Amino acid sequence: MAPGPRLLVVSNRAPVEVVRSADGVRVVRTVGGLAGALNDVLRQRGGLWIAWVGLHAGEELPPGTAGLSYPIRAVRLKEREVNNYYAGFANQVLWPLCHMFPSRCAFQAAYWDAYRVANERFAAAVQAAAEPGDLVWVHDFHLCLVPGLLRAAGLPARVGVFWHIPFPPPSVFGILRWRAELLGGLLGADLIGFQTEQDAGNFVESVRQFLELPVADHPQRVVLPEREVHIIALPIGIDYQSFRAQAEDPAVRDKAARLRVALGAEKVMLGVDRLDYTKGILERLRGYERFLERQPEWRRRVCLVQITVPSRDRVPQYREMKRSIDETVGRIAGRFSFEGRTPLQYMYTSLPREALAAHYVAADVALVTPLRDGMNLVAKEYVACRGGQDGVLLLSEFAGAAQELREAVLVNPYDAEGIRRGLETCVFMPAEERRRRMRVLDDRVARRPIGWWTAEFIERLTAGGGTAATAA
Ligand code: GDG
Repeated sequence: MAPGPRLLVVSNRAPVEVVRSADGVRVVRTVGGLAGALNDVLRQRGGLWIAWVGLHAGEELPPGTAGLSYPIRAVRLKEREVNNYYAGFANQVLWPLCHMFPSRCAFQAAYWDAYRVANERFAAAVQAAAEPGDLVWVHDFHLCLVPGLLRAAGLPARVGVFWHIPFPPPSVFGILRWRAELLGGLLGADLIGFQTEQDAGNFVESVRQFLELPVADHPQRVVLPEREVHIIALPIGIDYQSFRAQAEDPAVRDKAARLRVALGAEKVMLGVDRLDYTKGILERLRGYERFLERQPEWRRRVCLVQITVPSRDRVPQYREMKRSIDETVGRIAGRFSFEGRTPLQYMYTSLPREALAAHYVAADVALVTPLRDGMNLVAKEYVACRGGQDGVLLLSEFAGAAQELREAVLVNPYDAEGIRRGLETCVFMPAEERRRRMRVLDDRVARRPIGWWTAEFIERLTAGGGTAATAA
């Protein structure tokens, strides 16, 4: 069977990064399931990836670079443009707004101007590379205007967008002065995918209210005079097989066993997050502190390992948050460490994938408590690594993953008392119930891996959008 049309993937960051050090310029592969899954698709169909690759990249990275099977076309942006478009409009306007933190938004006209210019640069790169009949797959909130620009230019290709983060209700999205431009830009696509039904519904409702366009159901779509834009909910998955295989690898199991001995805890709890206020790290630590207050006998029997990965350190709010977390970690360790043992281990670093998998394997309980999250892959990765045994997932009801992973212990991440109660439920849950819940979770995560997600999106884009309704 023919593999189908070529694919052009467009995203802000590439699956590689060009870094400059004393030894010269190097290209390093960035980790991520999406890059892996698309590697296979791009190898079969041909195509390329268009992205910003850092300030020191050449125009094209040929196939073979850092082991990739396809070329990367680098979009050139000056440092000041990156600051205003990426650190500015994307990370300080759209990110907080979509995660329902309007008061954290820095609405600056210069950010918007840079966002427009950067989107034009991305669209021009797509136009230069595209051939008639190609599929163009645009990723995420950094590039809202690209589909509209491509449509205006009459690009003879089908265009799809996947929105990885939450889409807020119109009462929040409507705060944005540039709401009509952003919505109009997205509607340049033939297909727009969201993580959950709720996100898709919020988008459609914003289009109805702010653009006064008709919308229709079954399949969900926006009806334009000359065409329709299909809207789907398609929850992203993980590379299940590779996490599962890693969790069963004797070297990883060994590492996990050693880790447990070093921690000296009967129950090991784990948190893994990028440093971000949306991830609810502070609120989680406060909930854990309450648990230790209320359960003195557990202070010597439990240990929470919190891994926080440095992120967005150009943004002042992130630097401040790091200080607050450091302070809270210090307070909890100061209050509850006893006779050389601490119930909280904090790491501010990024671990190699194998070490991360060992932490998942070692953890009896995973604490995934974002205040708002598009999906949250950590929840699914933990399930994949513990699926063979048991384990309990404490999960925020405001993570997209909560729509699928109903057998987790669901909590309101803003409520420290609720987290405390949730932690008690996890710690006291009988083994049989742990196993039963984990079996269901594991089955669900295994059935929708990242390969399923990419195939499904591409199939719907090729077929014309939304013949199938949503991913049930
Ligand atoms: C956006 C949306 C949506 C973390 N620490 C280490 C490490 N990680 C990896 C995890 C996981 C990834 O980073 C984080 O994924 P998330 O889903 O939690 O979050 P975002 O980066 O915010 O991603 C999100 C996602 O897009 C996909 O659509 O789920 O909602 O916000 O894969 O494993 N990896 C390694 N070492 C670490 O220390 N190697």
